[in-house]
Amino acid sequence: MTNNMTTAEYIALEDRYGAHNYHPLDVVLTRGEGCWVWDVEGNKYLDCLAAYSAVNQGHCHPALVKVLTEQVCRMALTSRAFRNDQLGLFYKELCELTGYAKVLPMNTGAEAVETAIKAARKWAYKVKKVPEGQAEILVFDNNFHGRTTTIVGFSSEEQYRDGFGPFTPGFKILPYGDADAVAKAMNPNVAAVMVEPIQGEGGIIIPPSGFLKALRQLTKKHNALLVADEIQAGLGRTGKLFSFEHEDIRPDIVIIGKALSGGLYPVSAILADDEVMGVFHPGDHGSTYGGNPVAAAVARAAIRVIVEEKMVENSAELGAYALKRLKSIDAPHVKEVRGRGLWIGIELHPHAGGARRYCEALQREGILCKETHTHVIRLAPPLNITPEDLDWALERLIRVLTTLTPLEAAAPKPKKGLRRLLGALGR
Ligand code: IF1
Repeated sequence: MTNNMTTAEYIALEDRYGAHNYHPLDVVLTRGEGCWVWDVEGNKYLDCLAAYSAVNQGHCHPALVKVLTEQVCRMALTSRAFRNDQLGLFYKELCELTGYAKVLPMNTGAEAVETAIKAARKWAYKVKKVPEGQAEILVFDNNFHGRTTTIVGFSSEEQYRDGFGPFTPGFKILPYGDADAVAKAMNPNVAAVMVEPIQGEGGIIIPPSGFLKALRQLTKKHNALLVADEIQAGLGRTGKLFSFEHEDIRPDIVIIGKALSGGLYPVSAILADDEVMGVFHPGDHGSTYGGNPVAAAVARAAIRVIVEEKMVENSAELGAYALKRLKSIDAPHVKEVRGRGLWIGIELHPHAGGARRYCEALQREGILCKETHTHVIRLAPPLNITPEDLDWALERLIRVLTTLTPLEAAAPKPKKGLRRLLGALGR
């Protein structure tokens, strides 16, 4: 249903009636197909964010749309008080794909992270025999695991925590990439180490090589669980099914979400073997919508098309190609280009004036992407992007990076007094 309203009118409505907890680009989208999206004015853009990797399969993938609509018409929700004919098949197919013994389904990523925390703690008390109330979970600086009060409690980002305390105890934040710090923090009460194998929101940060292997060895040595948050990095984004495969390790708990439904529905889950999943008994944990027939049906289709359409391989191949091209560009305000698979971060020097200006310039060129951590332009198109579409995007990206003048080169630094005044005004 279209409403014949203008971009400005839609934005005014959101501003008037919605909570202002976001600052989106001024583009109002109405339709998507594969890598492409259209705004209400009829402009077409290549989507280089893919809903933070939830739309790895591309917008409105026909196979997913078909499964979802058929399932919605047949049966949408049973609750887990009864069984449904999709859930068992979803479990089986996901276990066969990933090599884990058991699945626990939830809806959003944050809920699956909470589920992993509960699993790790219960395992610590019931299996490892940590004294009641003493379990510790080690996490890392610059992490992003979601927005619940427990999760933001161990965020190192002041804004995510500010005003939301008091927080859940039992977490220790360590420097990301520092295996020695983890070794020092290990003690008999550690239930788990939870890590993003590549930090997404943190700026597409790839840890030093050997870090994940070291975490695996340390957790084994100290009888603690290794928990990998693959919500954003997983399901093909980095050119492997899971990003921990780049270091050939196998975590005890894997958290997935986002692309598990190809963007059609919130579906998340944790994967683990029997020793860990066995800690859950009827009544211990659950969710009204978790594992519902629509979620299970669409997730089955979402993982099937990742495999059938070779999206992991495409991500590896095209990602390596894009990274090579972007690394070779000559733009003095580009500090670093890094990435794995179709997940690339272009970090600008602070004098460039922030990545958002570049994202806005890219929008005018027909490319949608979103900055992260002020100075990083992140690229994460759907994984079934064609080489032609990728070249189209790279051409424009390289043009914007090489021609948009850095702020400070365009406008010389104001004198000290004026700078202080502008600072006080928050400009
Ligand atoms: C927003 C960020 C990306 C995640 C990892 C858990 C979750 C996320 C590694 C929670 C979610 C989302 C949240 C979304 C934007 C997006 C994001 F910028 F905020 F950090 F992708 F980079 N673990 N990331 O990346 O999953 O509960 O949201 O389903 O607007 O907050 P969720």
